[in-house]
Amino acid sequence: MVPRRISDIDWARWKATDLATLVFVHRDERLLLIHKKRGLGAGKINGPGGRVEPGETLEACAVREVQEELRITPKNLEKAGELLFQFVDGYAIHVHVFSATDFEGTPTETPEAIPIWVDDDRVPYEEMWEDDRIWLPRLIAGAPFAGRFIFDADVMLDHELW
Ligand code: 8OG
Repeated sequence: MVPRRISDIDWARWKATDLATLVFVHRDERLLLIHKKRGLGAGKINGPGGRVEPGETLEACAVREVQEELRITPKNLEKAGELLFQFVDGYAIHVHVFSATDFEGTPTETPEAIPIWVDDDRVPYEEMWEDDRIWLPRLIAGAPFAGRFIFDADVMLDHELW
């Protein structure tokens, strides 16, 4: 059966196809975002991040992806939340979200991303994944979160956040 609702899935047995990270540098009431040029979600605004490589820890993946996409090294990384995405085509991705209060280097455009600073109260949700408006305010407020989402391509069909 193709899942369309959160209740269609046995989450205790759910397995992700891929494990990924997402990093939000949050400093002076501003967030460092990217205009993503390639990969899942190309064309959207997001935080830097990507899929975990074999043998890599989540933190190491988070640091590597920010270095690759923006040529900076995030500092004081902290776990912020966890997101489980099931797509109706069968693909599933488990995303570990981190926040960082500082970084070394200068955010620079790369083949993967263009850096963008936005004020906390002017996050461009209409250019982001549909679910981000549900949990990113919690990250900005420093509150932990976990969520499950069902997507048909980039349309969110159902969600649950706690
Ligand atoms: O390797 P690649 O860049 O394609 O990995 C996908 C990235 O996209 C990874 O950092 C996780 C992130 N991502 C999703 N779904 C969503 C979503 O709904 N919202 C946000 N903000 N990021 C997402 O895979």
